[in-house]
Amino acid sequence: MYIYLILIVYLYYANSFVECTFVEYDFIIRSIPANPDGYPRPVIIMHHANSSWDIDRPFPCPLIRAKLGDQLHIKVTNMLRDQPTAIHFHGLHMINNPWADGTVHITQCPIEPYETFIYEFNITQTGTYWYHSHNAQQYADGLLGPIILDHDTIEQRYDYGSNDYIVMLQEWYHETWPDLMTAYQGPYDAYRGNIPIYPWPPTSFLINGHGRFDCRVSDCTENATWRDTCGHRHRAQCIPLREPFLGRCNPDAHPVDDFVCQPGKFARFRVINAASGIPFRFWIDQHNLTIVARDGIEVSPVVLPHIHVAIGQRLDVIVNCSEDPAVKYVIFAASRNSYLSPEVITGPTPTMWTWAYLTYSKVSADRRAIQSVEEPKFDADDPFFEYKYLKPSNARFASPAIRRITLSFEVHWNNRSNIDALEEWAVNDITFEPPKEPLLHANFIDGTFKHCIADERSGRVNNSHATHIQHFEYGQTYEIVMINYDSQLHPWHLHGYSIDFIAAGKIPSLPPVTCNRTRREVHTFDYDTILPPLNSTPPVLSSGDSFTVPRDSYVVFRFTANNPGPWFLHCHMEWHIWPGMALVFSVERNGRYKGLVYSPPAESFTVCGTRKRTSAKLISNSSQTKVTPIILTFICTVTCFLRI
Ligand SMILES: [Cu+2]
Repeated sequence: MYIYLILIVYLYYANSFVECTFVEYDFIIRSIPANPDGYPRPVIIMHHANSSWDIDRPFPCPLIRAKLGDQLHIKVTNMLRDQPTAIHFHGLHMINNPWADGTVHITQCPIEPYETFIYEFNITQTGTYWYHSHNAQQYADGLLGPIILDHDTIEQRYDYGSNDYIVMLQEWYHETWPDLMTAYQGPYDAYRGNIPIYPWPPTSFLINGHGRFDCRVSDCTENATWRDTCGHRHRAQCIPLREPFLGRCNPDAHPVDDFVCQPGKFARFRVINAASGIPFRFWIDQHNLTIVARDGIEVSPVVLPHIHVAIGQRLDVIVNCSEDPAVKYVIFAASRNSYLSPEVITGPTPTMWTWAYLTYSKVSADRRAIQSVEEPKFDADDPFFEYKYLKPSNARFASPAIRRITLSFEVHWNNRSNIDALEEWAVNDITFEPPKEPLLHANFIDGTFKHCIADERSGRVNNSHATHIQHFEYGQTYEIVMINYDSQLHPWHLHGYSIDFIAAGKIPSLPPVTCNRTRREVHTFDYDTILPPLNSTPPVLSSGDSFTVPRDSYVVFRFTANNPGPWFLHCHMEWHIWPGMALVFSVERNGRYKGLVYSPPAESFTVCGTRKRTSAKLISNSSQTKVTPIILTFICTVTCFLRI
């Protein structure tokens, strides 16, 4: 006990310890009508329980703001009538506390309609994060919001004052996620056209929940076709656009957002790609962007004219407000030109970009020249952008690994009959199937996964369906090689960790897809010949939790399994999770979590699935400690006391 007191007094006087507080939020989740791009439709939002939501901008949902060392207590009540939910705090590590990760099927039971769940956790990181529903594809309907964790060194290095902006980027549709998934996974011709294009064209892009749609309607009677590079003609896909049923469509519903820059100072933009299927390119006319952080980790500052942001990823950029203050500059957010070819779509021109303005203060609005907004033109994407430019600010070397695990993924097309679903995704030929009970609960109570994993069954396209778990021994370092045999990029996200990327490149000698051969033969390649040995310590190219595996490419990372629990690793194109593009990294000791993770929060812990659904008292009666880390709680409490 004395040692803690000495530590606290030392930290206090050394000024290296900040005051930490208990931060409480009380949220309600509900469905409301809203018109983010001028077209009214139902959306799903979260708002403060003690006040109404912002009618003009109901999402992004409220900012969660805290600082290093704080303890958070977030109460979430589900007032949706027909959907369960759960809130995942994207990028937060939840060290020893996977109970607060918010992933349905993995770390918690769904929060059923009219139920409440409380997330309790400590802040051990700084920077920019976000939260979103982690039940099905629910966040595509609006259930997402930003998180800022203060006290990083960027605050001290750049004088941006109050010009600290969140820029949440999304693509937007006029159908709700269940309808989109039904069309995607329904039989062929659910959408008109022979092969639906995924991601299908959104109707608009949103910056901080606002976009523009021109209110066109389209009944898809146009019989357009397109010719592929092999000369084959295909009928173009068409997304029907109907009149809204919730009110009038208004293309001028929202003015274009302004972001203010103080002449001679800096502005900080926390760019968050919160899309369900679109990788973004972001830039500001006549202003370079200095990238200072990726996924909450500070990077060696790099100055570039534009940035690529993968889904789930956060890039913090600093803008130098040094241009002519009499001009309003355009801020662009555009789809990376990796896929989505406009000629294959009929009906309205697919939305590929949107904009906002950068406005200098001190010049009256009527004197500003507004830069004309034209269809942007840009050079080709750099598929390895994040591995080239986003080096951690403290240059370091990866730890030696004890084992290499290869995870290769690809799409399996079904046989194109009228009764089959469109496609299934597989990692090492396994299409992920959710467990019968959340893995965390099951293992914590039973000490095994045996009773909770889904019964393995074979799929129809040379795949098997199973609860795919990769097991890692607590404390060891591993190397993961992820290989993308698909011809589009996929943005992946690992819960619970920041990982060190050590290599990325095109798959060596991959046989090309040709006009005669539409399916690629997945071949084995000995990565030992091109990768550093497992016991070596290669330099870290970049660190983060959300990353791109470019088309026909591999990405290699190392991670030390020091955060116990079941952590979801999945493609963050929301549409790909349900068809199986996911697996679980399970960090255990001798196959168990008990003894490594804290006990579940007694207040809101429920069991479900094969176990009878109930509030479980069996855990709260045990001799385990409470969920919050005892030492941090103690230090926090005493420090707060000392401050008083
Ligand atoms: Cu994907």
